[in-house]
Amino acid sequence: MENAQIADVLDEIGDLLELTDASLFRIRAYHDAAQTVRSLPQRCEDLLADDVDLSELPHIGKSTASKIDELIHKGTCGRLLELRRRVPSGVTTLMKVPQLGPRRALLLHDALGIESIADLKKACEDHQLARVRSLGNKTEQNILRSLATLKATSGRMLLKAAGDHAEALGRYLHHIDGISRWEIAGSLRRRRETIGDLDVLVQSADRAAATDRILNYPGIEHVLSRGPERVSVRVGGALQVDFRFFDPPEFGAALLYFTGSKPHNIALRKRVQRRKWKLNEYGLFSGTRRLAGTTEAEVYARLGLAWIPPELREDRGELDAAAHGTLPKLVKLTDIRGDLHCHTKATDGAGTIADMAEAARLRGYDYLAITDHSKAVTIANGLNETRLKKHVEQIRKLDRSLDGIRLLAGVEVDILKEGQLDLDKDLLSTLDWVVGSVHSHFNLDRDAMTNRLVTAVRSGVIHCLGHPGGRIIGRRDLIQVDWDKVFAACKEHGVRIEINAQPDRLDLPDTYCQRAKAAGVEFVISTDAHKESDLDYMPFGVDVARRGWLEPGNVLNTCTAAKLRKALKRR
Ligand code: DGT
Ligand code: CA
Ligand code: CA
Ligand code: ZN
Repeated sequence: MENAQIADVLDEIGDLLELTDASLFRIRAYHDAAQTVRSLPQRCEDLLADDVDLSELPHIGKSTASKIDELIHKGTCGRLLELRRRVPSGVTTLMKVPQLGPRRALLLHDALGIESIADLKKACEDHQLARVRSLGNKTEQNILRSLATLKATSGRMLLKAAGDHAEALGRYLHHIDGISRWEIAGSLRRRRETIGDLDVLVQSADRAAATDRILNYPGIEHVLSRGPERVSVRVGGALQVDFRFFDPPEFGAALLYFTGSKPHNIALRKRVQRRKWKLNEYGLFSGTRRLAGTTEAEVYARLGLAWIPPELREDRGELDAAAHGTLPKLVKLTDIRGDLHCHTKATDGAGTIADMAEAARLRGYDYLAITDHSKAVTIANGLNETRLKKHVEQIRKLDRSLDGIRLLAGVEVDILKEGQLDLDKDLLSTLDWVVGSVHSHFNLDRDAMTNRLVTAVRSGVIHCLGHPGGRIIGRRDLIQVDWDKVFAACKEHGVRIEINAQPDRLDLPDTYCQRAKAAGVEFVISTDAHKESDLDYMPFGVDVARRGWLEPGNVLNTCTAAKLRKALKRR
């Protein structure tokens, strides 16, 4: 069982407890435990196998630890089932809608007889919610919006989770002698933010024997189908994997075809048809003569196109660019020279300033900005002016004693409801690096939200907008904003846009990055690390940047420490 599933169960127990007369403290404890499990670098299952006592982990007590143990060994949890029995059916489904939560779900169930997501959608559309005390017009719109998000991500897995599965699978395939080559295709190769299923291409001289070995993979939960050319299975956490066999002369064409995206393939095929040729997963053909197929580059070249990085294959202009030799030289992980957003123990991080600095130095970075929360985020113990001043002194003192890495004294200041900043401007202007972020009032209407961001951008003291879209994938939709206005303001005032690399944020999303780039905005790719190992989220941010067509020159933290200092001074 994967950590994400365990965390979902703990969250559900917390939600269900909210409908009993449980104390706030106990409810909170389950959600905190879920958060811990969700962000653990190792799988709980592996920790248990290594005899690690889970109750040693932060926010996990003895009773939670025993529930996790039960989940892993029995696949279910008695406490969960018992709580579910005490709540009307339907409510458990409704409470998972982010705008509702348990109490409102129960209210809607009792007041309007809503039993399902379909009922809920209809009730919102018919303005039935306005009849219920404490629920208004706004709520209806918000619910409809979050239903759209649920649908868009339902049945899909976060890129990181799918990538972890693919990595484990890859380690296994690597050791099968009869498999001479295998490649991941599909959305995972394109590095989309969520993944529907995995597509694996396999080359083998003995397909039957290779299939037997594949089906012995211990991660398989269920074999969906087995044929001579294709095998489909389900691995942990409901992820389908399709294996398809191809021979060397076809392998490049197959990789091209199954990498997609479908819109890219369709646009590509139009160019093929103009030449009266045929392109499929076996090759590029003129009549029955194979013109190309061994490698992707060969197929593209035959069509007068440069090889296109998978991240760009979404039919967003990449084919024209490949024809004209104007594809972007995409930013790479190795271009990144520092991280400009992280937290420490001073607020909701797990490490000290020194811990984070050392972790960044070990990753080969030239600089790290320490950006703890400001006071409005009380739940994260945000810093007020007095604490921030002390914190900055500590960062600067440590910086003077460190070799091999430069620390920037910074903060992640809250952008309040009307765009005011949560800390004194004079103090902010003394810092090396100020990230401004929204952490509250996500549901303002479009005009109000646009004004809020633009006001913050114009403050003259923030260097960067942190996680600008405010979304959590599958849980909270992007805020409603006139992005063109925000991008124009960013450009005018030299404020960067962050690509937050937290796997469930990936914010600003790729398509918006492409637009912001066109508007002339500069970017920062940051991990928003809350512990040392979170610094390893950087690749996911780079994926978004690449899908947004960004080059190293578009990304501030590809420059040297000296250049960074100059860039920040010029303002
Ligand atoms: P996913 O799995 O929903 O995250 O997204 P993909 O892109 O991996 O889609 P999937 O698994 O359905 O198919 C893999 C690739 O195979 C897809 O990107 C393009 C190609 N493909 C699948 N079906 C078709 C089709 O009907 N026409 C064309 N041209 N290509 C297809
Ligand atoms: Ca797929
Ligand atoms: Ca597939
Ligand atoms: Zn934040």
